[in-house]
Amino acid sequence: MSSLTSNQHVLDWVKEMEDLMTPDKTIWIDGSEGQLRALREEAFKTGELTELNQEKLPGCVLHHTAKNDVARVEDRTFICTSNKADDCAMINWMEPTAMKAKLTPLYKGVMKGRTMYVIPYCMGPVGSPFSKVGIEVTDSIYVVLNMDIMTRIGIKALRQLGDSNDFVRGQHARADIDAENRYIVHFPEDNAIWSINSGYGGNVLLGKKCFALRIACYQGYKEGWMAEHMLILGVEDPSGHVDYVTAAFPSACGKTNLAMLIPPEIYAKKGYKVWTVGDDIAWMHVGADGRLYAINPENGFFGVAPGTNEKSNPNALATTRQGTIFTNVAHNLTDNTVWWEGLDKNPPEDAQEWTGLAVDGKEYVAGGGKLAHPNSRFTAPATGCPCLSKEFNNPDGVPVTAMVFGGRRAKTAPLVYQSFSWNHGVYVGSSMASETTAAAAGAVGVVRRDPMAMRPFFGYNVGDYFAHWLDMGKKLGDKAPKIFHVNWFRTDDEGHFIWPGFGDNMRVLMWILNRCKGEVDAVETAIGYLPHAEDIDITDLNGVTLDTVKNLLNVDKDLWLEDAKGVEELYDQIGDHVPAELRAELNALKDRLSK
Ligand code: GTP
Ligand code: SPV
Ligand code: MN
Repeated sequence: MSSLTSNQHVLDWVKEMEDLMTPDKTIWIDGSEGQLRALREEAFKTGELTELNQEKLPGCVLHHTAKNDVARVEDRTFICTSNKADDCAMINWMEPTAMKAKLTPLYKGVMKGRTMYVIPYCMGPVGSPFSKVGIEVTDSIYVVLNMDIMTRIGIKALRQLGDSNDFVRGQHARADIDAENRYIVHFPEDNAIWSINSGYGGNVLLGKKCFALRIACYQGYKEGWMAEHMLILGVEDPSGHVDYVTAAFPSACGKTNLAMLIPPEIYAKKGYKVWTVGDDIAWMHVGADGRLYAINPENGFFGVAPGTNEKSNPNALATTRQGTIFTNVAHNLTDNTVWWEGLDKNPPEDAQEWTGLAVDGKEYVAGGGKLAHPNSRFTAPATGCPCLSKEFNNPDGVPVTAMVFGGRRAKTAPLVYQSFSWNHGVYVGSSMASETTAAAAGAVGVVRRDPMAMRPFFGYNVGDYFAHWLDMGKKLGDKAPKIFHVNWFRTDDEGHFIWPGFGDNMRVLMWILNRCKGEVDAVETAIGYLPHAEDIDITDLNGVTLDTVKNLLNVDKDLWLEDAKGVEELYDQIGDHVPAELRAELNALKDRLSK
């Protein structure tokens, strides 16, 4: 098929890709339903996709990746810049020329006998001055169909680009099992991403983590805006006023769930509502009125399936009922639908586990072999989300009232606290730590530092990134959002979560917004402003008493001093680019804790 554009920069680059990878043919993705339908049909024939029950799950399909290819691979992810200082121990760095020399042979002729799909895509609402265009070439239909859900693809993206050379060049080949030669590599200075030998979401949907975080945070640093691993939600009060909150939690730590929260009855009956703008990534700019505005660069949700159910997250579940690609969940053979741990109590009678091995549902032992992979995912269009904000496509974005950091901390962090200032808030973000999850390959449940939930997604020196946050605070002045930290994951002595979480996190959001409005006072502690326990509304909350809340708000100074040492080690590891302001915040915290 002929090309869809007369943009010479695009044509030259696509030609370069054809010469390198020598596909048998090239197909330009225009985004039309007819073209996408034909690709789906083709993937059904080859077994790349399985069509699910079209009465129960219209437009939904199932896909399995290779067994060794089920999560992001952080040890094989690189940032390649000319700046040696970007090698700051938190991200893998390599000199660009050396990396290109290493990888080019892997791409040579790699698409021989195959088709190259050219996907133009727009990150952010089409027509927004904050949106950016990328072009991904790939030999995977699965990637094309996912990109169609997650971004705005085809002719509209090319129209947004016009004749400009400002687009991110993404080259992906071989959704393969060759883990030895798997690489996810970024060249921020060239606006380029090279991905090879993986077929898993975050490694191959190049608009997502590769562009919208790793490349975009570097662009934001150069251009004076921010790209963050943050959900965006709106809380509508009974008068119809909406306040927007962004929140950064590490992978598989609750962003999608918070973004789609359903308020408990006590708030719902008063008329409070929660609206979803984004569940994973926020691009934020200072608006004409001096406030910070956020857009969601994505157009769909690539969410964790296990644990999603009618009770924990009915909105997410409803979102996945149409037009969704399921990856590595179990196949429910009784009615050709899908299943995962935590969808309902019992696995279906006749289920096929994600690896494709037949498993007798009756022999299933909870906690034993999983039917769905713990990092199995749904790719669902935003349009199917019952609580999608009407501002979702607003080209200017939404004004941010509060920013929230959080992670999985069994003991240290309290349910919620507020930073003393913007700079202290940046310190709080920089000091984040969380227990690792199945979203990345490697051990699960190990505490590691994860500044701003960006550890796997930094595109340049982490100290410079902290300095950029401080600069944004200076620009925003007294219009800056207030910064908070939450922890839904404190456990009791038996290891059970103490806080019920999910919809009940609304109770914490309400305290946060009341603080922003100056409607509730707080206790000044060594770590920040904490709620008076009475100010967390626990009306109708089974099993939670005032004492439970007090326990959740308890700050153990010894644990915190220990944690401060961890932050110091992190800063030392990052090195001399860590801003003096943050070192000062750390020292001030240690002083307050030692009093
Ligand atoms: P990524 O898509 O990887 O960035 O993950 P995410 O941050 O969007 O996480 P998600 O909302 O998908 O939640 C991941 C896991 O955390 C799921 O198993 C949820 O059931 C669990 N979870 C989410 N919110 C809560 C909560 O408030 N309390 C508890 N205990 N678990 C939660
Ligand atoms: C995450 O791991 O933070 C995700 C999934 O949102 S992935 O797209 O794989 O990065
Ligand atoms: Mn994420």
